[in-house]
Amino acid sequence: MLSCAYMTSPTTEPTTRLEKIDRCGHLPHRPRVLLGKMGLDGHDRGVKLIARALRDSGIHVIYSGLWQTPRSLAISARDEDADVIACSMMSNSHLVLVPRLMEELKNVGRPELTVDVGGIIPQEDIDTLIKCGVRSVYHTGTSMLDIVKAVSTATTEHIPLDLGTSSKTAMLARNISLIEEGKEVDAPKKRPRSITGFTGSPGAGKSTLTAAMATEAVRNGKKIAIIAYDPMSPISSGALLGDRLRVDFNNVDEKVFYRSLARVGEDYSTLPEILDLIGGAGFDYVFVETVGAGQNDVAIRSVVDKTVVVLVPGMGDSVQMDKAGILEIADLFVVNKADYDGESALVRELLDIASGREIFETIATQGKGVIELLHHIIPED
Ligand code: B12
Ligand SMILES: Nc1nc2c(ncn2[C@@H]2O[C@H](COP(=O)(O)OP(=O)(O)OP(=O)(O)O)[C@@H](O)[C@H]2O)c(=O)[nH]1
Ligand SMILES: [Mg+2]
Repeated sequence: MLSCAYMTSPTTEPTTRLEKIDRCGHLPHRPRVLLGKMGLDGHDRGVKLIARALRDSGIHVIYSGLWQTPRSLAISARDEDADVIACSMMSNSHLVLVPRLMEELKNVGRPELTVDVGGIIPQEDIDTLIKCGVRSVYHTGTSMLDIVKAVSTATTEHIPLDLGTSSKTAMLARNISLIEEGKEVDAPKKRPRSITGFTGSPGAGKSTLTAAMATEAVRNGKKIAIIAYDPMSPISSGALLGDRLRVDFNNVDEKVFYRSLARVGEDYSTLPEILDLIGGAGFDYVFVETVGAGQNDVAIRSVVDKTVVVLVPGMGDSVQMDKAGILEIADLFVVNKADYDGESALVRELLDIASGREIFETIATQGKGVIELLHHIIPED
């Protein structure tokens, strides 16, 4: 039987001693910050600490990973409609890379996007960075609360972007934000040709798989849009949006439009309109990645054309296969992490319940099985 203490514990109460408070509830929308590491800088410890502190303060943090180029960072900031790029520079390349970032922001249609820089920045370089358009420069020892404040002050009300200065994709990204805030959007709308949902348990490899498929599709001359959901904290309303990390934007550039969104539970109320905007902006093929799903999370099926359930070896036995829920909504199955033990047992058990639905085996990290899966989902014209 459940203990009384467990049963009376509200879901809004923090489970750790770390102070998790929504410090941003008063702002016009949830702040979205892109944490950027450009160039050959492997110092990722600081940026991870900053990411956690911001998340625990109610901010939506997008981390695009190490070794970004100025262009890939500018594309990420635009597509994610970030309020601010927080650039952490430790490799003494700030005087070269930061001005290039400002240039690329102009090239991708968001010249006015706020950029803050922190890390190891000599005093005498600050002026140069400010002159090239950086809002503020922060040093080692900056308190986490000051960093939260920096993000908060960059968060201003969203208004539709002006066609004169903004690219079509920048407008799409902003329109998605407006839809998320429940506002009306006046823009071309069209249901994309093919919308595929990818669902499955946390860590099954959904992002790696969609990233590998999108990269392959780009190689075949296509453009892909991806909407990726990650969990939002029920305590602080913050989120760490880490799915886009799996795509190498240095390689695919603008041919993949990637938007990360945070959710508590399965709320797809805005998705149909977002999909129509994506179609209206000229993307025919869309992948939607769900928040890591449980057995009962089946709502995605009603919004997409085709549902792919991603499974990994070693997560259960044949009894699991007969349970109602997520396995019933699959139009096709992917056994990812096929490099793990138990892969053939899982395929055998799936064959038992698949009733003719296809089963694909993939090793997403090595690109194995990805081409076959892509051709099944998006047949060549
Ligand atoms: C830990 C560390 C490492 C670890 C990194 C571990 C990791 N995974 O991150 C290891 C040992 C691997 C390492 C390696 C190297 N390091 Co090192 N490293 C450090 C050290 C000691 C601390 C960095 C750190 O984590 N600080 C803690 C975090 C929380 O702070 P932070 O990142 O600075 O962030 C704070 C502020 O800067 C600010 N901030 C940062 N970014 C942003 C962004 C915004 C928008 C805002 C608002 C604020 C903000 O807020 C944060 C909180 O206060 C520093 C020295 C120092 N005291 O800073 C040297 C240091 C950064 N390293 C240095 C060097 C040279 C190297 C190496 C090249 C050494 C070598 N020859 O091999 C390699 C390079 C590795 C690589 N691949 O890039 C130099 C850089 C010199 C420079 N740029 O001029 C430093 C300054 C040491 C020195 N004095 O020479 N390093
Ligand atoms: N060995 C192995 N690792 C994989 C494979 N696919 C993905 N991974 C790793 O599994 C981890 C999780 O991958 P993600 O793609 O983030 O998984 P996800 O399902 O998107 O995770 P959530 O979004 O958190 O639910 C990463 O460390 C990947 O590198 C695979 O085929 N084989
Ligand atoms: Mg993911």
